[in-house]
Amino acid sequence: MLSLVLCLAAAGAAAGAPRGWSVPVRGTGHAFVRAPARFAPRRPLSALRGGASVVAVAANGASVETVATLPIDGQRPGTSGVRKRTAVFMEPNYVENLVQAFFDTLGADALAGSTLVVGGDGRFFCAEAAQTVLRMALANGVGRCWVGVGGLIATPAVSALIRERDGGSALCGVVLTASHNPGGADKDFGLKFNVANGGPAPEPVTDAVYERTRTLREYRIAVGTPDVDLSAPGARVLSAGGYSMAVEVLDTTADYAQLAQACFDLPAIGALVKRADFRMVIDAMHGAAGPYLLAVLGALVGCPEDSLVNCTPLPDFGGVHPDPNLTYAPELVRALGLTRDGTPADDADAPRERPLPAFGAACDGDGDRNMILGERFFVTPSDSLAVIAAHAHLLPQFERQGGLRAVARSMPTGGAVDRVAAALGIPCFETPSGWKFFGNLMDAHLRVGSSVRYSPLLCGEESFGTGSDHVREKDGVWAILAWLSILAAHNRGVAEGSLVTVAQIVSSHWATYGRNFYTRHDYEEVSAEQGAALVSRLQAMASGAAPVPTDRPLAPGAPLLESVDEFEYTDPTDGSVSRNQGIRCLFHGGARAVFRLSGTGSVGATVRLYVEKFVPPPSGAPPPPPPVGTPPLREASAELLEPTQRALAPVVQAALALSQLREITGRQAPDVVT
Ligand code: VG1
Ligand code: CO
Repeated sequence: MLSLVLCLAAAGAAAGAPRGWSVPVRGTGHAFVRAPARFAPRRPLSALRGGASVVAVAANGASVETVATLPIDGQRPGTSGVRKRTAVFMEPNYVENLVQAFFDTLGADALAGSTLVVGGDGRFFCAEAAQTVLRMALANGVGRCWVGVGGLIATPAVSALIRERDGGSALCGVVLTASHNPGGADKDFGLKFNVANGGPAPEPVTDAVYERTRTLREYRIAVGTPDVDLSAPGARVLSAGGYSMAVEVLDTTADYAQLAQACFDLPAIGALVKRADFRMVIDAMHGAAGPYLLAVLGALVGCPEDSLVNCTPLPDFGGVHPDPNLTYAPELVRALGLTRDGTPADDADAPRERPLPAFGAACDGDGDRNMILGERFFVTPSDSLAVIAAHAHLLPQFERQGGLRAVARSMPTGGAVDRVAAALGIPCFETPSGWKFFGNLMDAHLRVGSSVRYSPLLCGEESFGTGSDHVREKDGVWAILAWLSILAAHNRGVAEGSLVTVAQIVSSHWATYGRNFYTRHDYEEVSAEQGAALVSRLQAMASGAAPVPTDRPLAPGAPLLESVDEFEYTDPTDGSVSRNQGIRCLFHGGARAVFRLSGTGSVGATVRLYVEKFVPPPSGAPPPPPPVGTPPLREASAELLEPTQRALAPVVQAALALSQLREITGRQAPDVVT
């Protein structure tokens, strides 16, 4: 029987320390899950804003029932939640089993009278799934649910709500999303679970949820209640069989806008967007970020209406794949004068009625990813993270706290940020893929007996995820605001017509720190067997069972291979170990290729190949400037400006030869290149 329960930890025992929750997990010690944030200004609980009346939706004859069920195979959370085809989620008991497994993992005592956040990205089946979660919450003793209007809450806003609202009183969240996967009846659905610190459930919790799905025999649910009206903000009561639960339907953009105001100098961004030589296009891809972009950049900053596009969430994201990258955001990429490999389009210099936008950005389905573009310039997420780190002292959020204390990136993310961290003299952590690993670092100082503090911490992933400890999720809108702040700082006092561009800022960064050329190649939906064959071939080399060909170049122009290993992470805060986190092929001179199987796909396997090489700044270049004022702009050499795919081609070919990816999968080219 599962021994996992939530209990109040002794974290609050030290005078003045915030109280914390910890999860004692069999044999692994305590994993800290609550970190009350006091960063943003407090706000009064205003669930009843506008004096909405309380509507009881209990119906005669409604009851709470324990329903018999059988375990369903394959409900293992991946990199971020459980994702399957929507039709699978719509099968009888699929949502119910998974949600009951999460509730059982938290424990009845913790749930009794607790507050739960329920929100999603508005994709097909969200509305039905939200009603199921509410009925189960009632039947499992939850006292109060915060739900977004229409069931809609972006993932970072779920995190903010858990941490900030009513003094951070929510216990956890259920997020109805498959994130950047496409939506619709024939596409994907998903569930993510967030814990009391606002972040994704850490591995001990997701492992426990999975174990529970394998033994579960019943779930609890209210039967015979009408659907809760989620169409407008207001307070409802859901009751059945002697149980009663408050359902507060919230417009969560107000809470988020307040957080954004605390993090950024919005008037400075306002001055940038008013410049005659500045135009931008931000594409919400019909996902959950739209309402937040409208609330912050539209209403508070005053950006022109035509700069915020596709901001209405749609159940099928308007038929697009809501993943903000060069392949799946083609209109935006073209609008910025780029091709799908990130190089300038041939006609980008042609005369046009309106100049190209100076800035472009997009977010994913659930609003936690971001892509940053300049005019004819693609910013890799790895570079984006490094540039934000080098400008962090200009962002009020960090400046107010004395600057960054640490940075972190996932292992496959390019090492550009490592060089900024070295220049700043702060630690740089390398974690497995998935945001859940960053939260432990952010909350390190809240652990019992801890003497370390890594917050304020900036972190990111190559997969278009960037964020900080303002919440415990990656945050697309936050990353866009960070970039607009950087542009605003560089352009303060600069004459109209001489706009400092995204391209100038990034190439100056390369001239200062050197450039980590970086690309990721995805081979999507190969068969599970092919994925497994590829991994076991490489694992044999990593473990020493098969020879590693280090004596000859594996492709023309490629450096010699030095070693092959498998990434394993020991969490520095709780000592937990995560194994099999990707295979690294390390080359002489520092280039590397990493292979991983995706943990977010819904069908077959997706192979990700990440390739990187470093080119240093010219010898004799001045050292990086101290974190004071706006960094001076420097010119990059031709070698630093080489197109990415050309610079990395020999290492890519070497990685393909080593892995035999083409032979094993029969695929000649990747589906997505970023
Ligand atoms: C991908 C990314 C990973 C990211 C995860 C969730 O996982 O590579 O960096 O954290 O998606 O992103 P995988 O296992 O498919 O490589 V999202 O926007 O779902 O929340
Ligand atoms: Co996402």
